[in-house]
Amino acid sequence: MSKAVQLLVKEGKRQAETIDLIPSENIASRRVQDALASYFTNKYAEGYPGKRYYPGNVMADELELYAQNLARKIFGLTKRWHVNVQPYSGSPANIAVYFGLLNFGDTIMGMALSHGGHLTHGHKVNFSGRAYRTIQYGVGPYTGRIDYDELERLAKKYRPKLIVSGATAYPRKIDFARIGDIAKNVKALHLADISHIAGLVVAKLHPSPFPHADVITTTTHKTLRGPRAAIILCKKEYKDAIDKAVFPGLQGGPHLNTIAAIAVAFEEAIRPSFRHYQQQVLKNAKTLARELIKEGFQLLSDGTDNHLLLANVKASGIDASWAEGVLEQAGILANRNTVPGDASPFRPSGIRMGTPSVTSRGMREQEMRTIAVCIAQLLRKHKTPLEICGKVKKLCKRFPIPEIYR
Ligand code: DSN
Repeated sequence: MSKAVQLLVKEGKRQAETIDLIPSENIASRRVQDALASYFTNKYAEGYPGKRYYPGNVMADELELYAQNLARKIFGLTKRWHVNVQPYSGSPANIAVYFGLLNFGDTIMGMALSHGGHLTHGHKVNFSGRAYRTIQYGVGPYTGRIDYDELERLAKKYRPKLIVSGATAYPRKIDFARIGDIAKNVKALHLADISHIAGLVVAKLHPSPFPHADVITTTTHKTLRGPRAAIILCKKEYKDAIDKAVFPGLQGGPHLNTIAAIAVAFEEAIRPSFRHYQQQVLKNAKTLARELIKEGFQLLSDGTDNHLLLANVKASGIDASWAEGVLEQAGILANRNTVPGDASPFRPSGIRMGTPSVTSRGMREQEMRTIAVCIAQLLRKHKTPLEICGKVKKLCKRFPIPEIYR
């Protein structure tokens, strides 16, 4: 067996024996993985359907149009919405929106990274914070919820050209309607980055951003459970600018194998079972939050409305980097994360957890209780990883990595 294949096999075993609570991770079905490994990986197709810079793209054209239509279908959209399925991932998708719709130096407003936003929402080390003037909003100091009044005040003061809604570490529902109104009032565009919650939006378990935003970006992995990639959905009037920004502005040939995998994932998302899955993701997150609170953990905003939760472990005298390491040694993955007030992303105070992956394995409320107890034993009751890892392995064995979703 070659070294590369050995590593593939080892990674499969690692995933099988690990409880993955990283909220941005999930388990793509075998069909999605097969599409990624399909013949489409061999093909170049720079351009868009009907206007390619390479021959041999009959199937590519059909595939791309099919994926666009499926995106409209899962989100319940009419042809008034254009879909670009070519972005390589979420960060390039957001950058393409700025590049297509703004001029360098324009002002954008987004949620601060330490409050749950994303690097591409205007963080100073990111391209978005270097090429544009950025204003950052955040959560209230006591509520842990987005301070919409402050967001409005900042928008009126700085008159941004674009306001980004959406987050990567925010456990509550986002009021897209309110942010859409604020954007309209200051004549800003509204970009909703729903990468984390897209699956919940599809399942109608989170209010839709579509009536309130001009452009929506989402990754297709995370709660959508597809391949590592992203799509941009925009009102028709922004189609040309967005398409040009993606190609030739930022990217070359689209990864057709990934677009095929997106189509497969969206076919899966149409099924009623996808909604049941998302319902269970929410139930599991609520249970995990409740059980962790019972075990003495302090959660941001005291709970969750979505698939993730954020524990401020520093508030209980626990170092988040140490906590991440101890959990990993026991076979539980949850990532250290900044919480409001943190100065450095390298030494944050929080641990972020989510339920998309464990729910894909079929775990339910009872297993969330078991996981919360394991976490508490490791982080608060000084049990060693060696004492807990047997329990973790047993749970993983009872809930193997699924091959397909029916
Ligand atoms: N890095 C992703 C996350 O973990 O949320 C967002 O891009």
